[in-house]
Amino acid sequence: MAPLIKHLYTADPSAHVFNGRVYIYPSHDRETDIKFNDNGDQYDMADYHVFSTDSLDPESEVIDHGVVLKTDDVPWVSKQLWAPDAATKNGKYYLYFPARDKEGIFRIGVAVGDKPEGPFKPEESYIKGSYSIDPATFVDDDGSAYMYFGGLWGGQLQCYQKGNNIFDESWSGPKEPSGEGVPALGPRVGKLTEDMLQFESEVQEITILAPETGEKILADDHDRRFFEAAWMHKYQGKYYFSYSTGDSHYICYAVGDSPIGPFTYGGRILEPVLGWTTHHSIVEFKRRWWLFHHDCELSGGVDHLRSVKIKEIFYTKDGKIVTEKPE
Ligand code: FUB
Repeated sequence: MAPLIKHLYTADPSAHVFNGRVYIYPSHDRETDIKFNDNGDQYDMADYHVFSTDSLDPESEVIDHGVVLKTDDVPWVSKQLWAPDAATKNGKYYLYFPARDKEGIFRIGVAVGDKPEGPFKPEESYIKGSYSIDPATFVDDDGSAYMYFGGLWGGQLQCYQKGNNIFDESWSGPKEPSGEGVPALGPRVGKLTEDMLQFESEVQEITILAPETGEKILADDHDRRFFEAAWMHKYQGKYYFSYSTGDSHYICYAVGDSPIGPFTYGGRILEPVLGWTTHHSIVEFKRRWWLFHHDCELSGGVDHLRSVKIKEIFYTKDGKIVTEKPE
């Protein structure tokens, strides 16, 4: 499949259907002189564009709505506008984005607009109690809104093992827990306030269980443990939490009966693509289900110059996600 967007490098696509159109909120990758490292410093993005389309057929036109937010617009940000997401509630649109604050710590901010394509006006400060990266917001059928987030290594999730808001510098860098029987660190979820601008209460760690043991997935299980790129969608009353496994390069999913889990590991949605990172979203459009993701084919394999692609996905009768249409 050809990239959906070819005139810019784009990654980490969060897709939503608003007012009958598909809106895509990706990272905007750019060239940089920064040396590659496992902390992800070369992912040095400085603004966001929003894209939209009314068709996901090949060759359909995707509109670039231009820059909707940039580093200089946000008082608390120093650098690295990483994977964003968006949500709508009460007639407003919210763009959620992670970035490093002036102390170099990743936080999550929100900017508000009247239209899905922006412009978005950022709040003065980041969301209180937010940390790490990759926000994904989900508004449930009853109007309750949740934000999922977290990312290991450069995403700093492992720095919070002593508790929310206790940043342990000694875990900074490409590190994570390991060892026999040690459970993997879970992504985080926080319920959002009615105005979508803050957490209603303290954020919680999400549990992802191994189906064969009923116990937490282990830290050394790099093929299945959560690394980054949280996403939530609902299908036939079940909650599907999907994520990237980072250094093993899979997109996986886990299923639960509640938006805050626990979730039981269900399988892989995407095998490794060209490039180190893999990051996705899942959305229903015109009664078909789509996986938005990225790879580095357009840049010839440069890890931090990625392009958004799509792939149709399907469900089996018992709710498993598959990439080929079941008979
Ligand atoms: O785009 C920067 C980072 O790379 C994202 O936040 C991660 O999910 C990974 O895709």
